[in-house]
Amino acid sequence: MTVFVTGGAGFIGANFVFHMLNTYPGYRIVCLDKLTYAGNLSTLSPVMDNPNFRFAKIDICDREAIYKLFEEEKPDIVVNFAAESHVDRSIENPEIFLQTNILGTQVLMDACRKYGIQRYHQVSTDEVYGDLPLDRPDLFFTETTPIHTSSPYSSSKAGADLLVMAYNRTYELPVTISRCSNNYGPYHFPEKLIPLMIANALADKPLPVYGEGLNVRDWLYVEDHCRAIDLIIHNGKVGEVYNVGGHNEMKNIDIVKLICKELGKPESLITYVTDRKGHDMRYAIDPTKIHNELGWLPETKFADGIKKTIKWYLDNKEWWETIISGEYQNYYEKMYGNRAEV
Ligand code: NAD
Ligand code: TDX
Repeated sequence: MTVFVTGGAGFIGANFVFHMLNTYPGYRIVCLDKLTYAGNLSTLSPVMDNPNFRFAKIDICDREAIYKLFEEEKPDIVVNFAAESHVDRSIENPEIFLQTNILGTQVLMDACRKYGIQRYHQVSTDEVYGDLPLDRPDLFFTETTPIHTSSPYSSSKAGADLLVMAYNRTYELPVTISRCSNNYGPYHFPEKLIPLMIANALADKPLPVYGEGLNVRDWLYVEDHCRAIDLIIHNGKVGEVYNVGGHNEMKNIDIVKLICKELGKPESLITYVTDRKGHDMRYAIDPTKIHNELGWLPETKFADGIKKTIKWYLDNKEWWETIISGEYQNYYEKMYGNRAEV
């Protein structure tokens, strides 16, 4: 069995590569990644010499290169993690989001049609459902919740999802889609809430909380997401969408306070800054379908997962310090330099 993992040098993709190589010693895992600012080859160094692993530096929008790799490797399964993934960047520059997230998905599916495939899996997000109001804790996203996006990022992911379903209906491409809530864990790029707050707190820098910090996210440990995708590609029904989430809703401000507590840092580091434009209020996944059909349940409780994650960032300073000492500084200045305190 040969599995293509696109975006495997990023946060979730790399964790998925490790999960697959550990779980299926007989599988060949081929990672395709363009190595954008978010892709990090050093993350994959523990598996680079594994004979069952190959890395190929490829842009999923590059049709010729993608077709060539399909011809060489003849994959049985393609799992598409490759994407521009940061909402704030999509607000600054939407175009690359449409290119990679929609057109890149099209190129991959065209290759699947041309060369044949057992399964094409699209890694999507709960953000395609828009947001839920804070005063209706009884509401959750199910697989039939209408698509209703807020940001250029979520719109590009929703566009891709629609295209994936169209390729299933029109060309009978054997597809599945997973829509997961916010992940956290090792190798999370330090522009995202949890690793950014850990890195800033360790440096005694301000912790920039958008708006009042009351927005709610539904956090899932990254390995639980990887196990869900593993189950879907092997046992999920073709043409189906599966929501993935662990009923772990938390306000941003509570996450930031928890990080301060775990690191022994004062809450006075917290700085309330101008809100994100179009900021979604609450995400909450109903995971009943994947539980009932595939027996999936999250294994890591947030209280344990956040401790493990903080320990990982403390034990692997070189990984993220290398990132934040480079081009990231320009990004930080651009995104946070002009963000007024409120
Ligand atoms: P990430 O930004 O950490 O990694 C993305 C990876 O894709 C990087 O390695 C990057 O180099 C690569 N990439 C970007 N453009 C590419 C292109 N044109 N061709 C090839 N490779 C390219 O993102 P992540 O957080 O690991 O997210 C992975 C996927 O999961 C995304 O599709 C995202 O939408 C989805 N998702 C993420 C979360 C989350 O909480 N992080 C939750 C739900 C869904
Ligand atoms: O500096 C910050 N301050 C802050 O208050 C940052 C970076 C974020 N936030 C807030 C915005 C969100 O309400 O924290 C929350 C989480 O923000 P992000 O880490 O940027 O994640 P989010 O926007 O929720 O999107 C994530 O989950 C869904 C991923 O980045 C997406 O790729 C995924 O689809």
